[in-house]
Amino acid sequence: MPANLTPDYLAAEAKFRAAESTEEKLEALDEMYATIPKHKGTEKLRADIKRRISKLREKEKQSSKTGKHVDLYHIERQDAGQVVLLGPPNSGKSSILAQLTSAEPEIDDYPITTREPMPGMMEFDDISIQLIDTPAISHEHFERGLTSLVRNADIVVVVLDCSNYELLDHFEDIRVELSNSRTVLVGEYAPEVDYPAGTVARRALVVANKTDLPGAVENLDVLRECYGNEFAIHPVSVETGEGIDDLRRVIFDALEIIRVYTKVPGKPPDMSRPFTLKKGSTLLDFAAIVHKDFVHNLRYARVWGKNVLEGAQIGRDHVLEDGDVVELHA
Ligand SMILES: Nc1nc2c(ncn2[C@@H]2O[C@H](COP(=O)(O)OP(=O)(O)OP(=O)(O)O)[C@@H](O)[C@H]2O)c(=O)[nH]1
Ligand SMILES: [Mg+2]
Repeated sequence: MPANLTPDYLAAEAKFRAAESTEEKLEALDEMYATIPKHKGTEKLRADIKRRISKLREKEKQSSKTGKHVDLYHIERQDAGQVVLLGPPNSGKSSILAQLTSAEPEIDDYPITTREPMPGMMEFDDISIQLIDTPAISHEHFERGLTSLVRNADIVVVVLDCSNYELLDHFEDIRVELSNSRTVLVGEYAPEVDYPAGTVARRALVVANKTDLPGAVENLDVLRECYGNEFAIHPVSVETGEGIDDLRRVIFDALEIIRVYTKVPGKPPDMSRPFTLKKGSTLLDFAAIVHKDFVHNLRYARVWGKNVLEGAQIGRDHVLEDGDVVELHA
């Protein structure tokens, strides 16, 4: 944060953070631009304000053309699952999105580069999983739309910067901001508890990024000590590529989904694109997504998979496994 920011500027910035509509945001940004001291130290910040103003003006123009209000925090789920990346400023959320998908988010060492959610599709084996990059969370910066984004997602990946010794506070800030709107992040090893009515619990895992930087090993140890018995912690470095490929499988596993393939009688299975279902789904759940008529017509099915005899006949309640090939008989 550049020095010598005036109280007027800080008040305008506070107004911006509290603003809900595009109109209010624009008004506050104009005020920020008008009150910011003009010297070398604020050059980057001024450029950033200008960029935000023109982006919002563009958005306003677009929505007045279509006449529709666009909720940037409502992103249609695509393919096998929706994963929201959350984290403090600069932890590498956008870098991870860029590394795992073909999306091209802005990446910068300036804090709060990302201003709105951005989705991208991550390939894993023969399926795709949707990842969503988001604006940073800190004790002084929380976009309200993030709550609904988290509530609608399947899982959350918290991206922390493990070269930063304040990473425990960063994680706590995120949990506190979400819990203020009755949304709880739950780790893989957390004990099962009943939450009060209205509270939504979302499975979360932690990605400790920037393992290439000094101090990372020590901070990672502290993180593991404090949170390792509750959350799965996966160290990575976007810089060196350490842990990045494994991260695809880690995310797939956390989604707790299975892939099931179809087979028409007398033909080889269709291995081109599987159906995806929640772990624990039955033959009837699968039949219903293949075709709604199967819900009534299904007589039996045959399955080829890891834990069954090849081509064994199964009933409607049979629980399917990842990789099963199923031949439906109406
Ligand atoms: N050394 C190192 N730098 C990294 C790594 N990952 C990201 N960075 C750098 O960290 C800075 C911030 O990265 P971003 O991906 O923009 O971080 P972000 O979390 O999206 O930041 P905001 O959008 O501002 O919240 C950039 O300069 C990146 O190049 C890493 O693994 N190691
Ligand atoms: Mg970003």
